[in-house]
Amino acid sequence: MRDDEKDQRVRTPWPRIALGALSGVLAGFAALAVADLLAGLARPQAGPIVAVGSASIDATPAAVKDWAVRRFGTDDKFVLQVGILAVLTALALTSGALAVRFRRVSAAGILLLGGVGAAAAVGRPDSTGLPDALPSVGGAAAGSLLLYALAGRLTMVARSSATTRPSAVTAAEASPPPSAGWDRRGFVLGAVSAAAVSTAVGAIGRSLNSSRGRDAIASRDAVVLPTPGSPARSAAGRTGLRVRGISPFVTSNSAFYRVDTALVVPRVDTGDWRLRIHGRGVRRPARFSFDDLLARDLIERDITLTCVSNEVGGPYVGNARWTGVRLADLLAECGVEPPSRGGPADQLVSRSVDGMTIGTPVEDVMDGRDAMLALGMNGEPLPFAHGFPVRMVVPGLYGFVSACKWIKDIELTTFDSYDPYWVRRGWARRAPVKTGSRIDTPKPFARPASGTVMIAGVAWAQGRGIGRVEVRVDDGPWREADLAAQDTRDTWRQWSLPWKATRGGHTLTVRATDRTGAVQTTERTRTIPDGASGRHSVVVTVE
Ligand SMILES: Nc1nc2c(c(=O)[nH]1)N[C@H]1C(S)=C(S)[C@@H](COP(=O)(O)O)O[C@H]1N2
Ligand SMILES: [Mo]
Repeated sequence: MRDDEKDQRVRTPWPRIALGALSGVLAGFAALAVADLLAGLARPQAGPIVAVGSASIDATPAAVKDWAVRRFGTDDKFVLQVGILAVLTALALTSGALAVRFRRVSAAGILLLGGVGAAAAVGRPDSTGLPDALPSVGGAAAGSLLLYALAGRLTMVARSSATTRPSAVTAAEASPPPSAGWDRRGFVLGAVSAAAVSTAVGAIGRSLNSSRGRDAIASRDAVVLPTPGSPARSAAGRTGLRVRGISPFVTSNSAFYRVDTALVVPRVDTGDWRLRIHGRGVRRPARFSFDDLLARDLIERDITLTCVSNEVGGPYVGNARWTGVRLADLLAECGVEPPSRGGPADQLVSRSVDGMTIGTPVEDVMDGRDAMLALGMNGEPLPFAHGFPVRMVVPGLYGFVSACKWIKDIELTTFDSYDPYWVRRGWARRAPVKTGSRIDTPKPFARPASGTVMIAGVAWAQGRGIGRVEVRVDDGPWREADLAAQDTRDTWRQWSLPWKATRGGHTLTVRATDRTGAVQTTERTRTIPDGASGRHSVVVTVE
C-alpha cells in the first residue's frame, strides 16, 4: 500500500499531463490575446511577437538574413513570425505539461518569457520607452495566472486525496477510476471560459490594431501631388520593348520589390510628420513638414532601384517614376557644403520612424545627380510599404546606402564617427550599384520549340547608363542585342535578341557594357558586402 500511494503522487497519469499541456497552450493564447489588446491600445510595434521578431531580425547575422530574403523573398517576415509562434507553442506545451507537477515554476516561466518580450520591445530603436513593455508584461501576467489556476484544477484533488487518504482504504480507493483525483468540472469550465475570453480579447486587439492606421490612410488619401516643375525626360511608355515575358520598363507599385526590416509597416500621418536636418556643418538646421515639401518645386525622374541582396539574375530591382524634392537644394538651403567644397561632413545619415539608419556619401547626393526626397511613386503618393510619406532615392547607389523609407531625420556626420545599421552588420560603407543584366525570357529550364526564340531582359548601370548588351549561346560569339530607346542613365534598359534556336540543351548568357565602356565582370562575388557580380546564364532545352 505504501508503494501504491507513493506511485499515485510521483507519477502523474499521461492524460493529466496532456491536459496540462493544453492548459499551457490556453495560457499562451490568453497571453498573446491580452498582449495584442494592449499593443492595440499602445503601439502595434510593441507587441511581443513583433518586438521579438524585430529584435531577432537585427540580431540575425547578415549572411542568414541575406539567405532568408533570397529564400523567402518578401515572405521572410511571415516565415519569421510563424517560426516565433512555433517556438512559443512548444514552450507553452512544455510549461503546461510541467505545470501539473511544478505549478509555480511553470507560471514563473511564463512571466520570464514576458520579460524577454518586454526587454525586446523596450530595446527597439523606435521604442517609446517603458510603456512598450506593457503588452508583454500584461500578457504574461494573464497567461501565468491562467496556467496557475488551470494546473490547480488538475492537481488540487489529487493532492488532497493523497494526503487525506485514511489508512483503511476500500478497494475502490486503492485503484481510483481515471477521472478521480482532479477537479474535472472546474478544469473544463476554466478552460472553456479562458478560451472564449481570450478569443474575444484578441479580436478586440486586432480591430484596434487595424483602426490605428486609419488616420494615416486618410492623410495619404488626401495627398494631391502637384505637377512637377521639372518633369521626367521622356514618356516612359514610348521606350518599352514589347516582348512576351520581358520586365516592363516601369515596374508597377504593386509589383515593385520590397526589402526592409519592418515587421509592421509604419503608417505615418502626414500631419504628424516632420523632417529634421541637422548635424556637422549644417549652418541653418531646419525642420520641414509634409506640406512644406509639397509646396516646393518638385522634380520627376525615372530611377531604377536595386537591392544589394539581389543575386545575379535576381528579382530585387525595379524601375519607377519618382516625384520629389531635390535633396541637394534642401541641403544647400541648410548651409551644407559637400566635402569637395570644404564641408566637414562626408556622411549623410538618414533615420526612419522605425529606427533604421542609412549612410550615404554627402558628395554623391550633392554632385548634380537627381538625389531626391521622394513623395510620389508612379504618379501616386508613396505606398506605405515603400516609405510613405517620404523616402530618399539616390540614383546609382544600392538601397541600403541611400533609399531610406519612412524618413524622419537627416544628420550630417562623418564615415569615421558613425556606422549605420547595415554597416554594423558587415555590409560596406559605400556601395555604388554594379553593372548588371538579367535574362527575363526564356525562363530557366524552359522548353521552347525550335525556330525563332526571343531572348530578352533588362540591364542597368545607374549613373553611367547602358551602352551595349550582348548575348551568347553556349560558347558561341557574343551577339549584340537590340536596345530599347535609352531613357536616362539612371534607368534600366530593356534589350532583346531573336535567336534561331536549334534542338537540344543550350546555355544563354548575357553581359552589359556601360557607357564608360566598362564590360560587366565575369567575376562572381557574393551579395555581401557590396553587391553580387557575375553574369546571368539561363539553361534551356529546345524541343
Ligand atoms: N526604413 C527603412 N528603409 C529602408 C530599408 C529598411 O529596412 N528600412 N531597406 C533599404 C533597402 S536594403 C532597400 S534595397 C530599399 C528597398 O526599397 P523598396 O522596399 O521600396 O523596394 O529600401 C531601403 N530603405
Ligand atoms: Mo537592399
